[in-house]
Amino acid sequence: MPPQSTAPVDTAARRAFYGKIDKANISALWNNLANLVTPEPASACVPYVWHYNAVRAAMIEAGGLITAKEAERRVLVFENPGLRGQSKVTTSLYAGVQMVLPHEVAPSHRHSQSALRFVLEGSGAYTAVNGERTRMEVGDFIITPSGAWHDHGNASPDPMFWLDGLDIPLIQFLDASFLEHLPEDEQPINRPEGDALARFGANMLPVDQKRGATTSPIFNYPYARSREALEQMRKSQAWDACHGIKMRYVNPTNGDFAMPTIAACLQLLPKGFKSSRYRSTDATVFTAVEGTGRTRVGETVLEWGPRDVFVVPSWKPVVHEVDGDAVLFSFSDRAVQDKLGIWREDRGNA
Ligand code: 1HN
Repeated sequence: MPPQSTAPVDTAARRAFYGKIDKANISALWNNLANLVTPEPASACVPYVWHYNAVRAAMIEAGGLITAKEAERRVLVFENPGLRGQSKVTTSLYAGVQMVLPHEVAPSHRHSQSALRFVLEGSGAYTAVNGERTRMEVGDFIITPSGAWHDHGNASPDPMFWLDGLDIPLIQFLDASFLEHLPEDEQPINRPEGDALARFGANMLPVDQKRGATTSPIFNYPYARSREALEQMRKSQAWDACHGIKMRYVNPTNGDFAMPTIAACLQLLPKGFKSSRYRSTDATVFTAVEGTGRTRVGETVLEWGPRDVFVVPSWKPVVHEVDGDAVLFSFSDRAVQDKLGIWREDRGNA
């Protein structure tokens, strides 16, 4: 028998039966099986790019309309055109751009959702997580673990912009969302700046540190360090045909991705590089830190430069082409798929 790809034909008797069971909130699997279990991923998510200039202009306009405090978070949400109205950049993930103006505070709260920030523009605003502040600089990768109090403030003279990535759709799917607010806008600070990075980010751990913290205890991975690692590696490391040089941000207590639900990476693509055709089951959000290029996703060409944000859906073939040296930050739900043993990639012939 060939595999069945369409529903069986209707007959009068079948229709009558469907009508009868429908009243009891029952349906026949054979009418929907082909949609439920597909031979390969069939996502509604589409490839798309948001150009920073337009996003920034809208954000500045939003700054004249609402304060960070009133908004709680002044964020413009990247809605995937294939998933409009759902606050989803991919099927499982949320992304947006946040702006904090000088002297503003985005008040302290905590929630089940894990969040990452990737700093796009500005210097010197801070995020506080679990009693410690970290200063934000362009390219820093900052995480807010599930259940951690966090607030943002900007004592610098300039607006601060960053990309937010959260596992909101995933937590929504699991019906596991909780949110709480602190009575004060800013959480009490009881650890000096740099404490977490000293304890956990120097290739050492406190001697009695337990293994296996769900989220990395490092909450700011400074760009200067990550970028330096890529630059050092290019001296000795062959370029991967699909990825150039690509590193993942790691949780030092278990070697896993830094966050339990979101995998984040930084990659260097050298001048003139054209990547081999690649696809994987984790729909991925990219932003360029340095350089310009274009990414082909099937028939779609996404042109990008610094701070633009683009999305590659699950299992769609992707080819990156860069002009000068380029650095891409990316995140996806690979951290979840890995744990479930369902993540797949196809490197073509590479
Ligand atoms: C959130 O807590 C932040 O803390 C940003 O900056 C975006 C979107 C939805 C729900 C919570 C933040 C968010 C968010």
